[in-house]
Amino acid sequence: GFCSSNSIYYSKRKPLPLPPNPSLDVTTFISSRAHHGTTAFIDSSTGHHLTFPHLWLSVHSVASSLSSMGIRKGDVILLLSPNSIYFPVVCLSVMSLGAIITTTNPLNTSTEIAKQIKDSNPVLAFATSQLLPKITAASPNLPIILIEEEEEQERNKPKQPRVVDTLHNMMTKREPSVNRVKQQVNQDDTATLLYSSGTTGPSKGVVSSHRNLISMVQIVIGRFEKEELQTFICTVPMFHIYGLVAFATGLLASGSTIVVLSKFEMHDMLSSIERFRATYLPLVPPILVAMVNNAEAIKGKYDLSSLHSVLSGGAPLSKEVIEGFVEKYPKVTILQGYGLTESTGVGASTDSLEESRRYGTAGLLSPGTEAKIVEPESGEALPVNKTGELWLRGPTIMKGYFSNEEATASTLDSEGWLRTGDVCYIDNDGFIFIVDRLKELIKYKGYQVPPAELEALLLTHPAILDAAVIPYPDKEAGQVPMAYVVRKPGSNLSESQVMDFVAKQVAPYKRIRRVTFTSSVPKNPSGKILRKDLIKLATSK
Ligand code: AYL
Repeated sequence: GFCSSNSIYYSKRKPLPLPPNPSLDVTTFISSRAHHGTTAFIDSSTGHHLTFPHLWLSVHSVASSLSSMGIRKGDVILLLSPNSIYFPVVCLSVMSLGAIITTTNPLNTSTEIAKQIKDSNPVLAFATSQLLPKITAASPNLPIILIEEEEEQERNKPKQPRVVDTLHNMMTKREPSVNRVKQQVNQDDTATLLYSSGTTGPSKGVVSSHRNLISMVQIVIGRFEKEELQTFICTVPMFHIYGLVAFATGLLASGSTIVVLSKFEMHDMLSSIERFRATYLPLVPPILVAMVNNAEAIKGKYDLSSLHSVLSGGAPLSKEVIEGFVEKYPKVTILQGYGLTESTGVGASTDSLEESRRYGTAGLLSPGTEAKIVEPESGEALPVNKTGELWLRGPTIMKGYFSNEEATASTLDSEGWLRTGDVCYIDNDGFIFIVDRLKELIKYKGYQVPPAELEALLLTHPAILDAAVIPYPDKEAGQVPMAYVVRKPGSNLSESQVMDFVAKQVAPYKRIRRVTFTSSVPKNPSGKILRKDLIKLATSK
């Protein structure tokens, strides 16, 4: 059975044996896989595209240029860009050298980017011209490679002192491969450094290896092996693990075509489905909510007949939304994916109409992934249908947090189990149901908002004595950040002043959207904020 006597749950899916060669990078793993695809990427607004041969030539050329510039295995390279057909070119080139890619949300402020730069210590950055000022403000001396928009490529732009080259130039140089002093890359080497707050505290660098990513590529394409080639719409962000493992790596190995939208916009998304006859649409729950609420207008205006699957991942999807979606779009199969940055993507998923008929399930464990449901107080591993914290183990689990032994030790145990901070149960058939979140994390439209960051910021306000930030349920966004604030004696600080203070200093998705003043923040004897008490208080009114 899938559940052993010691209450370890095994994946019911067919295992996908890892390539045995220890020296293999994820880029080579993807590019050497045979498939029948022709077009890899299409930019939905300009129509510019990359065929598979052009993609791999470009990746090779950029890698050679990077190598000539002195980029070596282990160097960290920052990428600041909205979704584009060039985003994967940068990631794949960097990883092919054994260098490490660190991505960041383009909405982040230069202060937030500066923090990530300080922590990850990149030697080089790739950025679009629009986002370049954020990097120069965050780190004035960091060398930059400009990702030009197509229409900028010919234009004579004022030369920025920190710009050492352009991606367009590097893609077309076709440097002879002898220039490339390629060092051996091992599956154990680090490939990506994405930022996540995990179960507690501020954002930390999640160290994922080539092995982690190769396993994830196998998991992603394993779902499509028996099907025709798909056309995907990419509107979820590529800087986030969800977009990265699907659109910058995994799906390329299947020969699928990916239509790239630079950001989410409902009309662009729907008209792209129609224009490119897209079959598959990976989303976050808030977009499904909007599709349900506007179903009549949408169906009157767009031909969505090509679409057969919508995948929802990254945050909980309520039963009402699933039922609403099934009713309004009866021809579209709604699938779910569950995972974490720390699990390098999908830890569980539903892969077929039949599996997703168990409304609300996050699906079956990914191939090769094991789980335990752990009673948080006693540490006891629980049998089926009992609720506890989900622990995951397997080939996609991160190596740890970057230069942070303490956070690593409290998240990964000596046997390799990852504490997810999610409260779940597993039913008799092996389906996982996520019922709550134990960790601090707030998810606003699928984006991570670490409460600890906002609390630290609130405490810098001269009129604030203490503060706690919690998730507050929201129909559209899933959750919004809400603050409990203790004012200093005599202060008449208002709710909107608190919200403005934070809004000026953080990316828009991190803004505090509700404030309640209180006389004290409830804490346990060791000073930890009793978040569950505050959440209960906030939602009981
Ligand atoms: P991070 N249902 C409920 N909660 C979810 C789900 C889901 N389907 N997916 C993610 N979460 C929550 O690191 C959960 O609390 O990565 C989890 O611990 O930004 C946390 O989000 C992790 O947040 C996919 C599907 C990748 C999902 C992902 C992971 C994206 C979230 C590829 O196909």
